[in-house]
Amino acid sequence: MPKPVFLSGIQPTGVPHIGNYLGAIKKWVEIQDNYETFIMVADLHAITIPREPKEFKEKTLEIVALLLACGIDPKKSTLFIQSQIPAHTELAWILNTITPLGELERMTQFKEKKDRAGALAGLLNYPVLQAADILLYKTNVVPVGEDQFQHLEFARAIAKKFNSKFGETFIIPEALSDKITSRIMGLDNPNKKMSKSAKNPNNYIALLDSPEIIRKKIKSAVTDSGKEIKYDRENKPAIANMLDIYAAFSEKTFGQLEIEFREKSYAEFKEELTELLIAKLTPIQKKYKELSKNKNLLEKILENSKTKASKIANKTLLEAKEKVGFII
Ligand code: AQP
Repeated sequence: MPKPVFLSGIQPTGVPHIGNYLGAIKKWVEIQDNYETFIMVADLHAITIPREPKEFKEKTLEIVALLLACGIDPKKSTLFIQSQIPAHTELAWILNTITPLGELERMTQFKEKKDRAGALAGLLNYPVLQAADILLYKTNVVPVGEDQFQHLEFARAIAKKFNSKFGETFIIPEALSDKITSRIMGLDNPNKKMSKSAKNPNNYIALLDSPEIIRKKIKSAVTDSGKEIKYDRENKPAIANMLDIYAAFSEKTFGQLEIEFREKSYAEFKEELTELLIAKLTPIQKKYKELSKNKNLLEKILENSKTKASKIANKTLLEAKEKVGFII
């Protein structure tokens, strides 16, 4: 039986942080044995907010090397750059022509981000491109956090609409629920998610942060009132967030950690969290350094995945174009 198809992506908008790692990358690494896995560097999505071209290019290559360093295995997963597969934008255009404008205007992410980026059409149409990303690979499952749920619903609806208007073409994707998208919150504000593009670098621990930087950032992380190390999301959101991080990296339960840190202060807990992060990130950083020196290898991996992704995406696009009535 063929494996179910899984697709996810990451935008090259900064150095990925431990939130991206725990909420996405680490899970991708774990599931790549069981799914036909497509991991996309979503550079077309990234430009919905203006980028500086030179830095943007560097970040795109950096993220490829970093994903490999984290354990994405090119023998198991197709790790590709979205803009290298023109079928994404072509299918997005076709889907745009059956998308009611009102549906896009209602999207929470558009409403939230439009003030930051200006109300650009790309930001409005972003869910349509995302639907094309998913549908091109006949994807069975995509991981979704709360903020992406609306977009997946949209992709499902537009696929159904296309299928009923032009004939069966697309697989209707399902959400891969569960902990795959648990949210890591900002270290400077536990009520807002950790974010690569946060203005304050103390918001996140980037995967390439040095031990000194990690020490400094964890030291300055906000804590809650009281002094007990206890998992209480509502009343102790900062400690709960750090416990989330600790538990995910150590693979211990909150219960085990509460016992382990019963007699310890916030400062001691932070010190141990720091050492844990350094121990877990150092091997990734070492691997990243080796890989980023090996440009030939990176190019070869990208070339192979481009060939594979193009083949699949072009086949689906062709089916869709034939159904619409284009001369092929
Ligand atoms: N804080 C987070 N906790 C858990 N998972 C997270 N992800 C992002 N932030 C957290 C997951 O990482 C994957 C890649 O994210 P993305 O690059 O597509 O963009 P994003 O979700 O918008 O992430 P950022 O870091 O906040 O980037 P910017 O600041 O550029 O917008 C996704 O699977 C995401 O769920």
